[in-house]
Amino acid sequence: MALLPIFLPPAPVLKAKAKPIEVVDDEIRRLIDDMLETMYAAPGIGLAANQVGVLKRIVVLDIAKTDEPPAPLALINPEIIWASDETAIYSEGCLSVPDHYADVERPAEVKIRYLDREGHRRELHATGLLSTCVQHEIDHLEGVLFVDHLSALKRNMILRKLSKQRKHQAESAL
Ligand code: K1U
Ligand code: ZN
Repeated sequence: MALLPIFLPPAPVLKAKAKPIEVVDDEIRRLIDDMLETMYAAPGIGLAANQVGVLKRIVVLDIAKTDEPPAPLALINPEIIWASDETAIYSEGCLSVPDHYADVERPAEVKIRYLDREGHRRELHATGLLSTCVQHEIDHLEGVLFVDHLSALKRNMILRKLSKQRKHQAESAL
């Protein structure tokens, strides 16, 4: 297993659309394991392949609390097949936009179709944090970041602050 680098804006891979997986093989399962290791180490509750520089439609998630056993989930080619009219607002974060959080409104519940790590077709009805996280990660596969759901003013403020943070970090590493 390996820790993968997490890309930050303005990396073009974060704005690109990921491609569907044709065959779920050992190479895909290795990537899933590396993504889970990277997500747990970050730490985070989700990670999309775009964020580690790979344009494949793969997402990993684990929303288990620290006092609960791990509950890793890998979604290959996930598709939203139903979304509720009711919406929910959650203060979202992103490993590609570290240390910034903002309220995002999304459908409260979604049903998704995906392939599991054995290539079997599955469906999942997601509510609460799982619903928010699944939608956030599927957005990544479309090249969309949570800040793209905000006003241009809020988005640019966060992206400018992030760019300044990165410059300071690079300077202090010299
Ligand atoms: O996609 C990502 O970058 C992961 C992101 C997922 C997410 C969080 C909140 C709402 C929607 C999607 C994160 O995991 S950010 C970090 C985070 O939320 C967290 C980290 C440690 C413990 C608990 C939460
Ligand atoms: Zn994210």
